[in-house]
Amino acid sequence: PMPTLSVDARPYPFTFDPATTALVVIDMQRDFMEPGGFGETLGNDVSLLRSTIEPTAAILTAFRAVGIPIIHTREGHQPDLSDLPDAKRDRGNPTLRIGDEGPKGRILVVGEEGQDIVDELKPLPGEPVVDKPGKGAFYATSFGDLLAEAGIKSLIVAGVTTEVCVHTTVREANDRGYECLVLEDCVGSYFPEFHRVALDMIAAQGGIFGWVAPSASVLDALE
Ligand code: C5J
Repeated sequence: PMPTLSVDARPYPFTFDPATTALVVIDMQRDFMEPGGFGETLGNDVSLLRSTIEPTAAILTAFRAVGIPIIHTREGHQPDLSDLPDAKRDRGNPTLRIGDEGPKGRILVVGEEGQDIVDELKPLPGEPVVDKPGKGAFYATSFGDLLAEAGIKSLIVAGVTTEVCVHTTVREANDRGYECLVLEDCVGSYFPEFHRVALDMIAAQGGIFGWVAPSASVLDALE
């Protein structure tokens, strides 16, 4: 077994036991990240998210090599939209709603091309993919049970977007007793200011929600 590892992080070093740690890759979906996807049709600059792909791919490779479990999430709804609250569908009175036909299939519907994970970060067989109807990974999913069954205590987090699904998931995890390290170059936002401040909010007050570090610090710790 590997010893407890220490990562240079803020507000202070993050220590984790690889045997009780999982990597969580949140919502790296085509509709958020790809040119021509739903996110871009809303006027977002997807290049701000695409910078997360290369470092996250490197972290996936490293974690697969040492056998640390990896869980992927996708924001998405059942085809009958039974798990989509009206409040979420209608918010902002958009021209394209969740469930409508978008540029890459029905928007945020499970099984559609746009709802799937980008090819560069494709899950391997055996890595759980959790579809979640909310922003947080715990709400109305099997995510919490998966972690409990595997005896996971610490989460290392990548994904998009920093201030929405990453933040909600980290906050949910924090209240459930998990230690969370967020990889600053493996999370991204359409709003650079929100990204920066969201990371500051995690590490403030002695790590009120967890820790923040560049992925290179984790790779160093694994060497
Ligand atoms: C995620 C969103 N994944 N921004 N969703 O953050 O709506």
